[in-house]
Amino acid sequence: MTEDEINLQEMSDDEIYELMKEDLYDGYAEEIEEEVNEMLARGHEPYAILTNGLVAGMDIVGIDFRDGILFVPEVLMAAKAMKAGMGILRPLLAETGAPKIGTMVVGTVKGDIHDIGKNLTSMMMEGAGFEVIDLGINNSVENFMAAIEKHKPEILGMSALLTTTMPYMRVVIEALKTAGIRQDIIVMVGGAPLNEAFAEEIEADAYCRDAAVAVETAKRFMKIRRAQQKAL
Ligand code: B1M
Repeated sequence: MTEDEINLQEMSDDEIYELMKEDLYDGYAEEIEEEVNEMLARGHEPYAILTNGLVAGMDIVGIDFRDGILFVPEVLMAAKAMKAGMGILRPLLAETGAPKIGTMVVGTVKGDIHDIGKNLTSMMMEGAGFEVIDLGINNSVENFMAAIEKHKPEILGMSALLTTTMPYMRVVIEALKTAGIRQDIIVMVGGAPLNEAFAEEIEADAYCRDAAVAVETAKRFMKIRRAQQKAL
């Protein structure tokens, strides 16, 4: 859909939110920017635009990606459109203090330079309302520990795509134990060669088959954690 065919000013709020979901799904970054700006001009709160337009759109992308209807290139396009919209909203959200679900430090482990899946996961987590500190690729245990010390995240995410690098995840988990902070942090791991059994073996909290599962899992863990905090 192009803006040549559509006049945003003539559309109702609900119609624009529907259009945002469609354009996000189709990866139309420029259109998303125009729609975000139109909703801001109409006085909508940045958080409402984020949740009703961008996150709602990304939820559909996540489901279709999980179900094999969308593939990596489409998801990367959608993520790019999401990033374009978030680029406008991010500073405004920081100002208005939109509720954040939680914080995740994430990185690909030492020796491994694959980052497409990790990037997708980071973007989807951001889209779902998490603050994501992305350490990039080839991260040593020292990098992970320094970032945890600095950002105090609720979640640590690790990615590995090689059978030779996946055991490094255990090294990081052992370092968390040695530092006495293993119980304070939710460890989620992902990457093509991993599976549930491996995650269990290295004592991670969860194996995430894909980015959509990562979002669902992180939300579930955060809900439990918040309930536990309330009960104290
Ligand atoms: Co490489 N590579 N690669 N590679 N590469 C694989 C992984 C391989 C399976 C290909 C093959 O041989 N069939 C093989 C590994 C074999 C093994 O370990 N047994 C391999 C190899 C051997 C290598 C090199 C050693 C090749 C060489 O140099 N001889 C080399 C290693 C470099 C290094 O890391 N030190 C290498 C290099 C590369 C490129 C640089 C060319 C490129 C990476 C580009 C980049 O990432 N920027 C590359 C690519 C693209 C691949 C394949 C083809 C595709 C990986 C990918 O991006 N998939 C891959 C084959 C394959 O996996 N089919 C392969 C798409 C992505 C969306 O999926 O990363 O699984 P994935 O992420 C998913 C989930 O796993 C999960 O969610 C994501 C989204 O749904 N997930 C997480 C991932 N991380 C998560 C973290 C989380 C949660 C979920 O945290 C909470």
